[in-house]
Amino acid sequence: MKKKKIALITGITGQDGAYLAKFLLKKNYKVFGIKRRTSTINTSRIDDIYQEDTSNKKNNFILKYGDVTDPANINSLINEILPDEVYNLAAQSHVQVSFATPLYTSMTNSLGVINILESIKELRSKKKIKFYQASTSEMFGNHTQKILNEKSNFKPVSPYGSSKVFAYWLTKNYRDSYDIFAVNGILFNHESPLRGETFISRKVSIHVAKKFLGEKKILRIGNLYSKRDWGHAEEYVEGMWKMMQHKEPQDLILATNKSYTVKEFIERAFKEINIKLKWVGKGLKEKAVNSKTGEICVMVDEKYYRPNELHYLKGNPQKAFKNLKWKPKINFNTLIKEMVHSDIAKFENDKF
Ligand code: NAP
Ligand code: F7E
Repeated sequence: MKKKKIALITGITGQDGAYLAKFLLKKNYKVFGIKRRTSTINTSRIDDIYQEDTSNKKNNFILKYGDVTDPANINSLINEILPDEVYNLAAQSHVQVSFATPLYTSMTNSLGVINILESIKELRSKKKIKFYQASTSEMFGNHTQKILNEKSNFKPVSPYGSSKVFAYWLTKNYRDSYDIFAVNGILFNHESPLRGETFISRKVSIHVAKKFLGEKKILRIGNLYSKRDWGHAEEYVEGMWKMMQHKEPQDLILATNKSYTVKEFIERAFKEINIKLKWVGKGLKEKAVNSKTGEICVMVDEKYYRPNELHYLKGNPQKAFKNLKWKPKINFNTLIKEMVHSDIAKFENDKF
């Protein structure tokens, strides 16, 4: 019988960690996930695949406590598990929060990567371990180039983006210096019903779902005019795996090649509950009202402005299509529909 491949995922409790774990289990992997100790339980995204009995040989999903900033912990876990593939998804991944916590963000997003790569390097005569780094379109910053590709240079505009540029180059350095199969997946924004509640897409889908169920709050929002290339996380984790199966380690972009404003996202989400928005005012005074009733639905709030903004993102996924046969199928409208309806189902028994 063919031996099961072993994957180790950092960031297992996050959006992508949950989708990737489920994807790899379906591919017959044994999956280990690294989870931080938290004061309240935060495993809701993976509760459906978690089994308590670790002595059961058929249990192919195992959680280990750890933190990528702790070299002793990471080294001992990688030595114990001896994975075939490590997917490093752990990060302080919120761009606005990275302005408030730049050092902590860098310790996790950059130095954490050194801890993993050093362990893989030390083990390389015993086992060749492949490494995936969760790189990001935030590394590009603001460009005059309208569609970004693998050759576009990096000019990050946030501590988050800068920390990920450091990690990108580390990944490439270890690949070139020590012959490690290490790849950067340069992923543009990807969302889903499992998206963290403070990212714009989920903040909007939760708000709209609760409004549909009777809540009477106004959606308070920051910059309405930034544009993002939004895909679906479930499709993007398949792209991560495909990168790791390719014969050559390559740094590739995953994106949809379509870009929409935050304002368009909000309009589309409200449309899902049959509310047509009408925008009035400008700048901090801009707001959206229900075009039928005049009720205020959305207001701009300075609190959500960032010290610096990445205004526009659109990525060209042509190379991933050519080399991996990876192509996103879920479009902007379908993504928003799924998110809003998933949140309606999630909150339908709550009282508003
Ligand atoms: P996410 O939902 O914020 O999940 C981040 C995960 O990292 C969580 O499991 C978190 O654990 C864990 N983590 C944070 N600090 C850690 C540390 N010091 N040690 C170990 N684990 C730690 O992020 P995501 O959307 O799934 O994204 C996955 C990765 O892709 C991240 O690296 C992100 O930067 C990158 N990325 C995301 C996108 C996107 O659009 N989603 C695009 C490009 C790149 P807790 O649950 O304990 O906080
Ligand atoms: O913001 C604007 C905000 O926080 C999108 C992370 O996964 O993708 C993500 O980073 C846009 C920005 O995502 C609010 O200013 C307006 O222009 O959903 P976001 P992000 O910053 O693009 C990249 C690829 C990653 O790698 C990151 O890890 O929306 N915006 N009003 C707002 N954003 C938030 N969060 N909240 C607001 O109220």
